[in-house]
Amino acid sequence: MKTYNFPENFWWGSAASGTQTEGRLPNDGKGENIWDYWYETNPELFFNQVGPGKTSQFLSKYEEDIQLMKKTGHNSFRTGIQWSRLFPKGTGEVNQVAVNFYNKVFDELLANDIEPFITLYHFDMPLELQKKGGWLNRETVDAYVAYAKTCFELFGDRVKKWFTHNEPIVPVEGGYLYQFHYPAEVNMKHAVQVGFHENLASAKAIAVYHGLKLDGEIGIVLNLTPSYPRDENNPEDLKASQYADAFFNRSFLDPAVKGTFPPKLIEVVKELNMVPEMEADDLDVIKNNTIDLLGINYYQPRRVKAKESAIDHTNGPMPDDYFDNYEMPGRKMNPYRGWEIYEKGIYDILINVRDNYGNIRCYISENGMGVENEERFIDAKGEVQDDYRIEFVTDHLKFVHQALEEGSNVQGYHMWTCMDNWSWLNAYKNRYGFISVDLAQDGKRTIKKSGYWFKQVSDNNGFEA
Ligand code: BGP
Repeated sequence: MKTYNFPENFWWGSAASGTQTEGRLPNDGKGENIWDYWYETNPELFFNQVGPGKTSQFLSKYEEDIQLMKKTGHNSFRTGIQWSRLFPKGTGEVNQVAVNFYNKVFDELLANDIEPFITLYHFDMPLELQKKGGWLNRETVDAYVAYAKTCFELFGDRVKKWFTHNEPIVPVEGGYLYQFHYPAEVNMKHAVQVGFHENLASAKAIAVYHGLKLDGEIGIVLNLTPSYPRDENNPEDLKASQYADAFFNRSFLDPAVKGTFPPKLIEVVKELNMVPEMEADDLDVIKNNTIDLLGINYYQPRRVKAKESAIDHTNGPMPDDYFDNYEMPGRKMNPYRGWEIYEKGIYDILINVRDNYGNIRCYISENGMGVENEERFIDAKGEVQDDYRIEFVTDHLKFVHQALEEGSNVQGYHMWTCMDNWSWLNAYKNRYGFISVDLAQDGKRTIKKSGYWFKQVSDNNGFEA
């Protein structure tokens, strides 16, 4: 047995997003975003055809939910403002019903000593803006900056931790390369432009935030997937892993922290003649407006090897032209999500941030385990006995602790997620929460074993294991 103590004021909590939790109420004034629209047009794409309207109903149940956060040891909680709720058309008139709702949520969190961490963009492009190209269109950058400014002005007196994006590489991958977000294109040129505009939008929002001189911090949340080469001593495998790292991690990590793009990425876009369209001072804006705080989402590593399979030219160039994925023999898997579980990855990320990114203040903003059919584990009291989740979190926290001992500037750990919630195309397939949500009983909430366990960890600011 060893005791793992964490620093005073360590952030214990969880993360969620607006689209995945809020749901809809009559007259809520929310406009459509790409998820509402995609579900209306293609419900068959969504697991069991469950759409975002039927989520965990945070909109009506937030007071109860905040009490449950307290019972599960939260001192902080990240969610997002839904852009299409605040601005139903993405620009123009603010929806006062939404302002009232977010005011109530932030006040209620603070009244319960839970600090709100707020994401501005979590995959939820307002439909009206998507119709004009979404992130492909430069006008979206301006619309986003105006939206961000409104959020800072409306809520910045109480919200002190802002995040410009959640996992900005995901709309690039999902929307423009691998077809799991709307508009589900396969178009590398578009992918590059979208990624550039997201980076630019982030830097511009940071500039506005800093200009307002509010007393808080602004950052970005990135899903960092360490790229491990099959064989570290094989230069071709190593090179493949450097490409994967440039595409999927450094494309946002470098501009966010250092204000520059990684050389490998620049080399590829030049070689492919896909340098994004930009205005004269864009690179300076990115250079001069970097983050205060980094959120790190970690679920799985990426393992790669030198390209051995034939390059598929059907849809033009793809990131996959530069590496092959590698299935490491004996890897530990979460079979429900199909993701490898590799706890040490969280430590490797933190050490990389310590050594190569100025040891910027950071925290684990998401980590978690989605499990299908959790009803199997419900006991006589109606509580999910999710020992596997406790084990998963413990094993990751041990590595966070080790990184702390070795000087990492990691400030907290947030679980994905609080209540079981709606996971995009996977809808309600895999459950991630500390608290279960019974869809058959109007979203009835029940704290899982892991939720009680997390309360103890938070109260003790550590654990023994
Ligand atoms: C992260 C996202 C979340 C959440 C989580 C779980 O990438 O930030 O929105 O959904 O992953 O993944 P999934 O929903 O794909 O199972």
